[in-house]
Amino acid sequence: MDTAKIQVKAGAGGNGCISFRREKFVPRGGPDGGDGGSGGNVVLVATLGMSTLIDLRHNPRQVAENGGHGSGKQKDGADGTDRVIKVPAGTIVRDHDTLEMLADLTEPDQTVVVAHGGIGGKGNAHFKSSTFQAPRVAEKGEPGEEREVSLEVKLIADVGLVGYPNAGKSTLLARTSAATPKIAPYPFTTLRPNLGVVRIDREQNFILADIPGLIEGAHQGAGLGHQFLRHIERTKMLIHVIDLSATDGRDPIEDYEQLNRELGHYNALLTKLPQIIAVNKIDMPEAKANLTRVQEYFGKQKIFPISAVTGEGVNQLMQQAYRSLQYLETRTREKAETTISFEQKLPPEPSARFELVKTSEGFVVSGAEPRRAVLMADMGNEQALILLYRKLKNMGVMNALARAGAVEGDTVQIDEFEFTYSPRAMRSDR
Ligand SMILES: Nc1nc2c(ncn2[C@@H]2O[C@H](COP(=O)(O)OP(=O)(O)OP(=O)(O)O)[C@@H](O)[C@H]2O)c(=O)[nH]1
Ligand SMILES: [Mg+2]
Repeated sequence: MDTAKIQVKAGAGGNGCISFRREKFVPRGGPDGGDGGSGGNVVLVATLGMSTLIDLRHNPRQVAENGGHGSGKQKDGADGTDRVIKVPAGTIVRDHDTLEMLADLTEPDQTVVVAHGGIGGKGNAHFKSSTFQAPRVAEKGEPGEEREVSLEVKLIADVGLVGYPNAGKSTLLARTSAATPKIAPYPFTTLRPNLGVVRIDREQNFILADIPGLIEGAHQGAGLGHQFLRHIERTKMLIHVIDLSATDGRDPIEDYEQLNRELGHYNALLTKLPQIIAVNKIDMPEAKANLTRVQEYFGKQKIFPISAVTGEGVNQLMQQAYRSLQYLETRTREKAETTISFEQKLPPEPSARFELVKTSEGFVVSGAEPRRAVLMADMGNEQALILLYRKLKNMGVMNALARAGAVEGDTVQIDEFEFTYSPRAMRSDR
C-alpha cells in the first residue's frame, strides 16, 4: 500500500462563445460572446495522519471538472473545480512514463499540481478589430493535461529503529511515545513501520520510526524487512537495538554485525547513517552477563544499556538521540547555505517560447505556446485560421519562419496541425 499508480486528467477549458448583441432598434450589434472558464487542476496535498495510498489504489482515475462555456452578453463560463487528492506526508510523486520527479511532498499541506487545467477559450468579443468587424469565431477551450503518475510513500522520521527481530524495537517505541505498536515474544511481530513522536520536553521532540525486523537475506527479499528498508533511507540517523539477553540462542555481537551487513547490501548509504547503539533487555540476568564483553567489543564507542520494559536508561538514550539530531541538522543547514550562494551566481535561463526545425518536408514548430494556439483553434470555423495566424505572428513564429528561409507554399507543422506558409495571406489578415 506504499505505492500506487494513478491516471490524472485535468479539466478542459470551456469554449469561447460566438454571439452578437441584439437590442431593439440596433439591427446589427457588435460581438458579445463571453470566454470559457478554466478547467480544474488535479492537485495532490500532503496530509498528516495518513499513512497509506490504499484509497487511491481503489480509485486510480482522478478527473477534475471542465470549465464552463462562455455565453452571450459577455458572460464568462465558470471555472472548473480542482480535484484535490490527499496523500500521506512523505509521498514522492513521479511522472510514470519519464520517471521525472514532480514533487517530494515532505511537509504537511504541501501541494503539487500534477495535471494543469486548460485555459478557457476567448469569446468573439475579443476579436473585433478595424478590419474584422464581425468576428464569427471564438477559441475552443484548451484540453486539460492528462498523464499517469506514480506515487511512493517514504516515511519521514528523524530517527529509525533497526535491529534483529524480537530485539525490542516496538517496546522501545511504545515506551518513548504515544504510539501503540504490537509487541509479542516472537520475531516479525511488526509488519508495517510505525511512527511516534518522542517528547524530550515541551518544545523539543523528534519522530521515531519502528521498522519491521531485519534478518540476513532481507535485502534479497527473504523476510519482511526488505520492502521497508527504503523508509529508513530518509531518516537522519538510526538507533540500533541489540538484544543483549541473547535468549534465542544468538550472539549480540553477531546480531549487530549481521544487521549492518544487511543494511549495506540493501544500500551502502545506509551504513553511513550515524548509529547510536542501544543494548536492550538489561533487566535480564543473561543480558547483564553479556554486558562487559559487548562493551569491550565497542571499545571507545559509547553504548546505551537499556530496558525498554522497565524504562532503565531509556531517557539518556533519547536525550543523546536528540542532541545528535541537532548537531546533524546544524551541519546540513551550513551545507545548504553554501550551496545556495553558489547557485545564485548562475545567470538566469532565457525562456524560449518555441523551437523551429527545418526538415526535408518543411518546417516543424514546437513549444507549449504554439501548441496551445493550435489546440484552441476551432478548425471547423473558417475564420479560426485568421486568429491562429495572428497569434503565431504575435509569438514571432512567422518572422522566425521568414528568417529561416520559408517561402510561399512551404509546409509548416505544429503539433498535429499542418498549414501552408503564405506571407501574402498573413498581410491581408493583419
Ligand atoms: N525482559 C525484557 N523483555 C523485553 C524488553 N524489550 C522487549 N522485550 C520483549 O521482547 C519481545 C519482543 O519485543 P518487541 O518490541 O515486539 O520486539 P521487536 O524488535 O519490535 O520485534 P519484531 O517486530 O518482531 O521485529 C517481547 O516479548 C517484549 O516484551 C526488555 O527490555 N526486557
Ligand atoms: Mg516490532
